[in-house]
Amino acid sequence: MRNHDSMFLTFDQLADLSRRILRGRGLSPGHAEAVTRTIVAGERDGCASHGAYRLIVCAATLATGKVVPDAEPQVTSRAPALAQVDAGGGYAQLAFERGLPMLVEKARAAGIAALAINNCVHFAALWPEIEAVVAEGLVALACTPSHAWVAPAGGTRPLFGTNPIAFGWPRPGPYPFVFDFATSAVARGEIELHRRAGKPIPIGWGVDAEGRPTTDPAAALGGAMLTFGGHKGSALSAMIELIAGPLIGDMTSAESLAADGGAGSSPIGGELIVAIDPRGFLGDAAGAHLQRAETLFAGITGQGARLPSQRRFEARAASLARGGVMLARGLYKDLLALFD
Ligand code: NDP
Ligand code: PYC
Repeated sequence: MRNHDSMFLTFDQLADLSRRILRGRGLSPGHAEAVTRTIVAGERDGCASHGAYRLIVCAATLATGKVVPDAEPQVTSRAPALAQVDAGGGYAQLAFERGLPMLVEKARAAGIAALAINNCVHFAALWPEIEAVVAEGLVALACTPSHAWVAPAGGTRPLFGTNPIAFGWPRPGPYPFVFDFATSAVARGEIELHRRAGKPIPIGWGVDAEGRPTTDPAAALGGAMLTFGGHKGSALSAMIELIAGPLIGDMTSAESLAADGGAGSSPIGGELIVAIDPRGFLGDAAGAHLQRAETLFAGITGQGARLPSQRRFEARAASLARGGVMLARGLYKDLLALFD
């Protein structure tokens, strides 16, 4: 991005803008703060489709009335290793923050634990949740269905969501091992950004309403997105539908889209987060075994490959060094237009 196409905002300025947009649309202070933390972190980490752009998505979703703006998440212990949060129709961020302490406590006690977040609206990347669990020294896995936008491999009609899956592993130093990706070829937000910028998309991201491969982002958004890795991404996507849908008593992506009823909200439903304590199997030997993981990571980077999240962590380091984010001017203008 050329310098005159972007502008500098301190973290506080971006957070203030986010709060004003969200509070102005009726979101309670607790939710506005939790959502703002996610938005600022996304922009800080250079996540174009899941940073400040998400404020436009949140504003549109809040206008649909599909989010309960002052929902109070209710945390319940379901079993020694199972925690559940009923988000009450609110955004997932506050629900996750409320459920995290019980998830961590149960994972430490049982060696493994799961947290189901039910009845939430999810608009974000999963890595903030993953990093929060990993910061407790735990291995983490998270996934959530979304809206039925993606055709199963071999089909042409939307059935699956973009269904992200994310994983985290604690490491010495400031940065864990984390990956976080949609099981579609790309997140829907990325195709939306191409449409906003008037840019074509690569073949392989989506098909038009007639099932033909397309480079037109609007045609792909109106047709069907494709899974990554053909039948492999398709099977993973189906698994996410199951384990973060019916298994936790929540919606599939098709049910989420039906519940939206054409309003255009972010996905509604559940999220499953699993936490594993390395000390569960390994006790005092955990440190030595985690050190062997470092050999694996060195084997990746040692041949010139990069670790997932490396780009994101480098973007984070650059943002932290400059004390804020470089925001595209066009996006800033669109955010200010939300006050009109
Ligand atoms: P990307 O394809 O941009 O990236 C996926 C992951 O792969 C990241 O961890 C990324 O690290 C890593 N990666 C990318 N390139 C390489 C490489 N060359 N070598 C090693 N690792 C690499 O993500 P998606 O478009 O699939 O998803 C973007 C975001 O959208 C995710 O955070 C996801 O959670 C979110 N999302 C949320 C949904 C929801 O319903 N809430 C639905 C769908 C997506 P890095 O970041 O460092 O590039
Ligand atoms: O980009 O696919 C996406 C997405 C769906 C919900 C949040 N992000």
